[in-house]
Amino acid sequence: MLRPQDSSTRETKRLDGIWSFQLDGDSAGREAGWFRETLPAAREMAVPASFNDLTADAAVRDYVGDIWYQRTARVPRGWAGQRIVLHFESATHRATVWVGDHEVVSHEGGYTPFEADITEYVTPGEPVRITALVNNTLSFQSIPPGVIEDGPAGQKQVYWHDFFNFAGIHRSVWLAATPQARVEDITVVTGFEGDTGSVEYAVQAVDADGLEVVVALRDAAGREVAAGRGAVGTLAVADVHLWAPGHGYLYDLEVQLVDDSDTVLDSYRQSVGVRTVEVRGTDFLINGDPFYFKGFGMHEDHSTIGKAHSPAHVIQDFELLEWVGANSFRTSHYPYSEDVLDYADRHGIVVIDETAAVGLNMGLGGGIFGGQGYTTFSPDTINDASREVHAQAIRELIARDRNHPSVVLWSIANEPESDTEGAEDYFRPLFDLARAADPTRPVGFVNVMLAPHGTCRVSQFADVIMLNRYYGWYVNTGDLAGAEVAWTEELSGWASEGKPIIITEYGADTLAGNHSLTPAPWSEEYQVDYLDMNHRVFDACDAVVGEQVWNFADFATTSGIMRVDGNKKGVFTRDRKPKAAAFALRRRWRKDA
Ligand code: BDP
Repeated sequence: MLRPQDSSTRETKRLDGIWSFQLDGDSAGREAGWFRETLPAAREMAVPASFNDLTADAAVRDYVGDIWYQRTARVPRGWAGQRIVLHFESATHRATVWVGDHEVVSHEGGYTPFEADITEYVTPGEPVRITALVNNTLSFQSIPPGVIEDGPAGQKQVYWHDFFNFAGIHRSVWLAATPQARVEDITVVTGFEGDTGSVEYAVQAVDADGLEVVVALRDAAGREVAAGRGAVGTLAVADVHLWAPGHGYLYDLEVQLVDDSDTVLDSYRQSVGVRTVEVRGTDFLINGDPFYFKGFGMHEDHSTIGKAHSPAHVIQDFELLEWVGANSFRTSHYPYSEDVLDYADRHGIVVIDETAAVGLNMGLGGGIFGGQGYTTFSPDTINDASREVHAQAIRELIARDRNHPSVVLWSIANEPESDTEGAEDYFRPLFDLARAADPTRPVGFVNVMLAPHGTCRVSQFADVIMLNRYYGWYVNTGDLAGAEVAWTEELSGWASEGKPIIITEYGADTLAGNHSLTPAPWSEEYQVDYLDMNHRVFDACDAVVGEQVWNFADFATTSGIMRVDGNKKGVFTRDRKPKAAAFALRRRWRKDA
């Protein structure tokens, strides 16, 4: 699936704005056929947005179940004779969509795109009713998982991840016109030898009998630097200009379908960054050079809009990343908007790209994030069916993001249970699947403190060790000297594995404006001291190839006695004001500043 695009043969129309919206707590709407007419008791809702924080109503904020979105849209009259597609960049966590009275697509998973060919249900120039039944319930068979438990006052959604279960239509919805004969998918793999780059491409075309694929690669100035014919091929790029961290140089690959008189029937443009990624010993190499990750685990999270994509917020976040001297981030804990990856491509920011498999760990219950008392991997909890949903999430992530040069590493889960036989059995095939889907990038998962070195049975499958550790926060709280000793010792164990280690989370909750002369947890000074201690530990360990602070900014979570208006481990507040730690990191990461 390719993202909708305007080209010489394609057109798009975004359906963002105000939609009709109705909660359906009894799940009555499907049976009653709400898609057949105007929603019976609709209010207005913004798209893209999480619906949760847009009303002054706790019942909406905490709502779990079926959610209806509807609008009419006029199909552009110039689209007659074209193939017409309805494309959702995401709907959290699942959706079924009708066009007029016709059910056209269902999709599971809240952070990857889906689309339907709706040509036969629409008439160019005429309006059409579009209805989406979104559902945000989490179960043991969803990614991320959750469970509905009986509480004293009725049913309640429980989940084991530490961010608020924002839901709705978080990204753009598109109508798109393509030719019938079309480019359906493109894969590029890049490399270089001396000054000559290579762009291996594979094009999947549909309804293209008798047509030929023609490709042209242009540099950033628009000059053609290579060309080819055929659905697969390798282009040689003389005097190649590499994509590199901090240097987001992109070529443009135009893929055309042409007939025998060279008439162009379809055209699609794919940006290409020529670079290589390799793990060698304990080094993480980009273009053959050792790379050290400096940055953050982030969240798509803002007040009002929740998890919605917003270009203004993306620009602001990337400006702050640059200001602080970050060169990378992890899309914790789900695939981000494609616009975010495009931005990272253009600016040379390195991305660890993660699935939404977070909270597959009943050991983390502990009263912090929710319930307890389940076995993580069992026929009644996270089981074979869950693994198939997880597998599909990995396939969809890789299918969507494999052409982004910024993405250098797949993270197939965050902090799952990993010290049991059940975990080993669950993850082995998922690693195989990720490698088969993308043989060009390393694959890893993020290890939790509950499975320290020597006990983890899943890291054997990973190319890179990714560790989340909170010495000095959740353990050795307030005791940075003790934390330093314990952390150094555990890390030296991991270093003996001979793989590169990225510290994907380390952080301390910090209430902006709270100060202390002595190292007191929750103060801005403690966060600075805590980071300094961690940096001493990392700097003493050669196998550490990266540090990503948890978190870039404060973010919303479910309520709990460990969270005060959300998680406060941000180096910036939720509205992106710097804490003292932001300046401290800037001093470490930007020697020039
Ligand atoms: C880790 C999780 C992350 C949490 C963080 C924390 O990976 O999602 O927000 O710890 O507790 O367990 O702040």
